[in-house]
Amino acid sequence: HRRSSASVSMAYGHGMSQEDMMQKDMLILVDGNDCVTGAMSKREAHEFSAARPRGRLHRAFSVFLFDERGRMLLTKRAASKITFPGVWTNACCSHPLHGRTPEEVDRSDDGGMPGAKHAARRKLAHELGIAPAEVPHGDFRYLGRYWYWAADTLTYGPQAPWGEHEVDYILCIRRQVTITLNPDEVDEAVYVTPDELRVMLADAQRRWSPWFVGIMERGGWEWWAHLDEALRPNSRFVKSEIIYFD
Ligand code: DMA
Ligand code: MN
Repeated sequence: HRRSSASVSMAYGHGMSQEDMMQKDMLILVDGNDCVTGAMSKREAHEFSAARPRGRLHRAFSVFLFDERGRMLLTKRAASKITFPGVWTNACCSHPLHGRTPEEVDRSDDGGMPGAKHAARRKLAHELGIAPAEVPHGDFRYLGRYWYWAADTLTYGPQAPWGEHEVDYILCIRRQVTITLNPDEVDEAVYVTPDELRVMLADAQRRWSPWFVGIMERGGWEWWAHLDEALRPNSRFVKSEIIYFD
């Protein structure tokens, strides 16, 4: 028996190219206090030009996912990504969007940041094939926000036409998950211990995302070293001030 297309909720990204998503994803523009100021396509917000050398500040999230043993999941962005292709980074990064159900703009709920968590579950499914049931909403811990900008000079040189300028919400979760890589998004994924990550960072052959490096230097190593405590609700690792770096 054939279901009508209206009754099928299409998974995010189904049949969409990187270019489609650049056009159709409506990002959340914010000011320096992370207050919503508008909406803009992913393409336009990430365009760096002489007129807009830092693109447009928008809201983003970075998921840090750990297995039962406390190892961190690292991913290598697909070579076909338009921004920051081929770099190693945390498990999953993207943007909460306007116009989605469940609502991704909402940052109410006493710091629980529900909108970013909905977006994280949507993209963990799209990029890593992780079923939303494996990453329950209530298991994510919001640890704080980082404000940074970075042109993609590693890929495009000093006049890079693309870059990031974000208030990036940190969402941590410890869960045993089943991963099926989406090759449009991720080329490799590996769990590492802190010592294994240090070895990888010292390897000159690998390139790293500027946000991952910046976040690790500004708290990441510390929450990882105290993971049980950091994943408890309202832990001392939750930062209410926006942490700035560039
Ligand atoms: C953007 O990630 C978000 C951060 C924190 C850099 P992305 O370029 O991977 O977004 P998407 O997966 O939507 O292309
Ligand atoms: Mn972005």
